[in-house]
Amino acid sequence: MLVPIVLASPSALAAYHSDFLQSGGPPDNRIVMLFWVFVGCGSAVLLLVAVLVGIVCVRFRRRRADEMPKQVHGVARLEVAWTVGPMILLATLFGLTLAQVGYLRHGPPPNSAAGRSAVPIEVIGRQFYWTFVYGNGHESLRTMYIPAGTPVTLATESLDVIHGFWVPQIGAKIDALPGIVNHAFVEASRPGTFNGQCYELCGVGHALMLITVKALPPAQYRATIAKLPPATGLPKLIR
Ligand SMILES: [Cu+2]
Repeated sequence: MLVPIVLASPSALAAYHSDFLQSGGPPDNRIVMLFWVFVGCGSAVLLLVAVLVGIVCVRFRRRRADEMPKQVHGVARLEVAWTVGPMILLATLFGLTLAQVGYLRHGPPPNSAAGRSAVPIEVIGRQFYWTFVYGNGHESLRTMYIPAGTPVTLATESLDVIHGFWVPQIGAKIDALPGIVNHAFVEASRPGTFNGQCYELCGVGHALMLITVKALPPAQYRATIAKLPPATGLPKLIR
């Protein structure tokens, strides 16, 4: 079935601006935290190097035209420091990131209260739009409805080429691959509209493969998905 591509005007695309730093929920809070830790550490290293370079330039500058610097062959303490220091810093940042991967992929543990309340949604990408299939077997196109304040576990797949699902304010990126089911987790802590876009170049309509997520109060969410049409002819990823 061919669904016509509605050509969006530049102003309509501008309305899709999404800033992950304006977090919409718990998964993005973790991503924003990591972002600022990385920016902080990177800035501290930049400042340290800049200050040291400045000190060296002034303190060891050539004072006479025939002056030669003192010749040295290695300074063990310094070399150990600039090897071990960055190793510790990078290992810490790596560990901090690794600790978030499970949560950003699967959400709260399935045996926790939050995990048990999680709502599953299937996300199916194709050139050039998204279909969302809910637990009741109904579907929506381009707009995904989620209950606010509830973890939403996504199972993603593609019917043609590689697509990428990303709504920056409510969760991490996840690929939608043909023949392979991927899993991700999104959550919006308040009702609202969140914008995203396919992030994997998937053909001529890629730029128009937008995603709108409407987070609704839970009762309104249930009423909304009950009124959607039933999904037909789609792979069953979780149903
Ligand atoms: Cu795409």
